[in-house]
Amino acid sequence: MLLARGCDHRVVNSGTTLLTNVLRRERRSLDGAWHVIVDPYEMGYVGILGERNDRGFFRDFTPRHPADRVEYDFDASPTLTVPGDWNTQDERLLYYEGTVWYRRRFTIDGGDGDGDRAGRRRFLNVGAANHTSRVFLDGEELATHAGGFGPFAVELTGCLEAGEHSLVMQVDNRREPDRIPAMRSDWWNFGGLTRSVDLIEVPEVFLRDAWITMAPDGRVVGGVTVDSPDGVRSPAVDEVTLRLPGLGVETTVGDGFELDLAPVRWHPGRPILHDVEWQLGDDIVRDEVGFRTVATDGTAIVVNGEPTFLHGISIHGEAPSGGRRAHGRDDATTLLGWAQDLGANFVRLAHYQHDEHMVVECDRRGLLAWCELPVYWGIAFERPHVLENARAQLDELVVRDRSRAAIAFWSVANETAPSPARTEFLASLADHARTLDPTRLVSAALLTLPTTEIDHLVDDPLGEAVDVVAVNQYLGWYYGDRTTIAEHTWRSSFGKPMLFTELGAGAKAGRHGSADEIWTEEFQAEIYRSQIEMVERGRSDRGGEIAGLSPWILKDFRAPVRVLPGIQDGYNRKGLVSEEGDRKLAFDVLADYYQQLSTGPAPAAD
Ligand code: GCB
Repeated sequence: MLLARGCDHRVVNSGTTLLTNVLRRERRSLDGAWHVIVDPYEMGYVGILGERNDRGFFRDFTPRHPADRVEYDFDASPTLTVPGDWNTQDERLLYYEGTVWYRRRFTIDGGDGDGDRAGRRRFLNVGAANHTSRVFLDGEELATHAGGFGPFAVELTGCLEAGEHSLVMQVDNRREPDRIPAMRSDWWNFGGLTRSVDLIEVPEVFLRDAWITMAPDGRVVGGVTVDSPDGVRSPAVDEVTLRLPGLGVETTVGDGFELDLAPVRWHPGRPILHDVEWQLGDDIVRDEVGFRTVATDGTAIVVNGEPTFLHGISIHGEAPSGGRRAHGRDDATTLLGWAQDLGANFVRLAHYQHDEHMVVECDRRGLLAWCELPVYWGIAFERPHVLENARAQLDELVVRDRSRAAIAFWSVANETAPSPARTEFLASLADHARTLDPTRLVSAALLTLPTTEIDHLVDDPLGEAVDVVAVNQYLGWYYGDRTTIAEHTWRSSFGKPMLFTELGAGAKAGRHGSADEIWTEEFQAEIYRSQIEMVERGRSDRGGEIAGLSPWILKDFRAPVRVLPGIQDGYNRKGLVSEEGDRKLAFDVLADYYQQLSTGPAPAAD
């Protein structure tokens, strides 16, 4: 059999597992400089006859003798910093799509606190590797993972004798028709080990997953999964203890549990978090968790029993400056700080799973969040392995973050053209999301097509399968007359809350002129004013159906499809701030509106 080019993304996740609470465990960081080999012709894995090349780069041979027939040398090759995309670390890689081999050596010393010790297990945890990757330890292939934004782990127990080890990762960001995302997206295809890589040591029997949250009816619910050398299982009776010291709770819990508690609630703008401790033998995980209810009532979104209008902003996972992939806490605090400066109570984390620090910071800052799968434009809905991969990416999205009070929505897609195959595919993902987490709302951002209508009826059949009808609309930008935006009305066939998950217009920061001249800040600001007027008229608490908005977008972001010289230059210019954070006029227009919406104190704590 001839091998596929690069990493075979049709092999869905072999040799990987999913650990949660990674940020809350002791980690040995493997971040920093990794040696890399750029391999556009795939010589590192595939031999010239299409066979697996047993002398491939993954063997990490170091030529030591002049006669050694080795035509690569990681030690002599350049380095890239992990976490980080490769595109912005080396200008030759800005547009590169293909394979890069990463190599990092690390030492396990034989001392007491180290070595491959009896009674301990070790995992490699990869925060994200875009898109498909293979993991090799000391020349042995251990795992393949498909999906560029979700975390995955590989067990290394038994492989880490005292001494030096070679960890090699093949990371391949090529676009393929049957990957998720597929051939086209309006964001940069940042390749590489874009989030942290860690070694994690745990006891032989450990808490593989432990989560807790509040269901829409106010019950505190959650689940625990135990991992032992014999496999993954539910906890035995009395095996796992859950403590919430501030609430006087100490109890044993099982695989799915329910507690009768009345904690002081987390609320947007009032982010109260409670200490939580999980214990399984000597495996202890500590977390800080908020409790709130999120539900719908007709066309309203209801948080802690209060109809709550969501005034938000969409955010890409791109850093506050430098046009690189965002990662870590600092990027999260700057981006979310800007959202708070706007007065937002809600963020749409588009269009893929963001760094875990983003949702942790949303919890700390009291921002409701929408989290999304990269099921976006042109997905091969008819192909079974694509669905299988979408489900695996959904597992990663939901399971990592089920304890985060901030998260109100799981979104299974963005702008997918209606067809029976697509609706079946996405409805099955919506069901899967509800199975993984029955406590949150499920949605998908729907496409609206150019129209001359003033009165809009959203009747995409996917509306049946979701809890909230999310609509992307670009009145006044891609279509429609700017001066009549305020007159438009919006309804759906479903009697559910409607969110404008996108609206907006492009402007180049610093470009000024009249409100009739596109790309000026004045034009963009005017579109915002008109859209706000339309939203205000159609609010669900005023007889309409609109329950919120998250305009597109916080910051200008890189996109290869944005080619207009002098204006776009490789950036989507719909940001409220430039790619370096300079505020445009529309930022103040939206901030003034959100200021008026902050209608006083949050409901009394109960
Ligand atoms: C959309 C997409 C988003 C694009 C945006 C635009 O509808 O969902 O990814 O970036 O429009 O700017 O056209």
